[in-house]
Amino acid sequence: MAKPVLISGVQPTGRLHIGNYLGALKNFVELQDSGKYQCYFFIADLHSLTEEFDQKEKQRQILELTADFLAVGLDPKKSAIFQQSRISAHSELASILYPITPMGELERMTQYKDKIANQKENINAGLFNYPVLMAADILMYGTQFVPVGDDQDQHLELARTLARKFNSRFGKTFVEPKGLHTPTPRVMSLKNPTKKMSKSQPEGCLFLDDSPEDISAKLKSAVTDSGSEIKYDSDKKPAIANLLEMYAGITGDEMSKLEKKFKNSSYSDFKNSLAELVASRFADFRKKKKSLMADPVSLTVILKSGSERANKVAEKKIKEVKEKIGLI
Ligand code: AQP
Repeated sequence: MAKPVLISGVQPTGRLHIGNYLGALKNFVELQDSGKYQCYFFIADLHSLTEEFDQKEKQRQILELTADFLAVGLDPKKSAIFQQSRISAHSELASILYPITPMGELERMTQYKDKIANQKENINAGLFNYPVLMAADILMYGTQFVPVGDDQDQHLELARTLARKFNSRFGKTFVEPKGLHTPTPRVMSLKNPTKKMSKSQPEGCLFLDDSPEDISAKLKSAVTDSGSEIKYDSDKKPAIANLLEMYAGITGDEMSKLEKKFKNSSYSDFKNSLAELVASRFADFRKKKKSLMADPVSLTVILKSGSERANKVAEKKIKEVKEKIGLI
């Protein structure tokens, strides 16, 4: 029997942070290495055009994210690693899904509301339509599972709704995808534990390729809560809870074990331990990323060949969809 299909994408909008890693990429690698799935991981470059960008910088960001994917452990021999814009069927399928997407569903999307509040000078239709293109990305491949952070849950629900609507009108065509979360589905900003860590707010991010000195400095200045005890309490101590979740996300330890370990530690001792943990966990990543970035031609070849692989599947699907709706 064919293995279930799994897909996820990341926008090339900057360096990966520990939220991207603990919420999504760590899971990508584990799921890939389990050998139980047909995996697709893509650079969501079309989605990233919804934010201000520079053409030259965009090209660099696409290759940088490819290097990030490989350095973190994604393997082009095991997974199709591809670039969204190289596969025109994604945009075509989005166009086909627009007319069955109620405006109201898009208007209530939290990410859309946050984005338009944060980038007032560039409120564009791409931001509004983002979840429809995301549904197309997912539905295209007969996807059963989508590993993502919990900020994507609403979008995933729309993909399920659109699959159901399309299937009931035109006959069984799409699979309804399910989300997969890690135990750390939402890492919060170092500067504000009520806001998610986000590439567009770099001051609150711990980046995977930060130097040990930067990691230490950022954690030292991360906000903490009142009191002095290292205790997991997401209501009363959201900042410490966030740092404890990062620690547990990396080691896999239970919270009770960490509370015991840091029972007699000050906030500052705990932050130092976390800084050492993060710096050593990503030492290999930093080295690999640097050497991968020194060879942009190989990165381009990997993206091209993964895109060719994905394109074969997408071309077949878009033909089926067009036949179903009477276009061909
Ligand atoms: N803080 C987070 N905690 C857990 N998971 C997260 N993800 C993002 N932020 C967190 C997950 O990472 C994957 C890739 O995200 P993305 O770059 O495609 O999208 P994003 O959510 O737009 O990323 P950022 O960093 O938050 O950027 P901006 O500033 O543009 O909003 C996704 O699976 C996402 O859930």
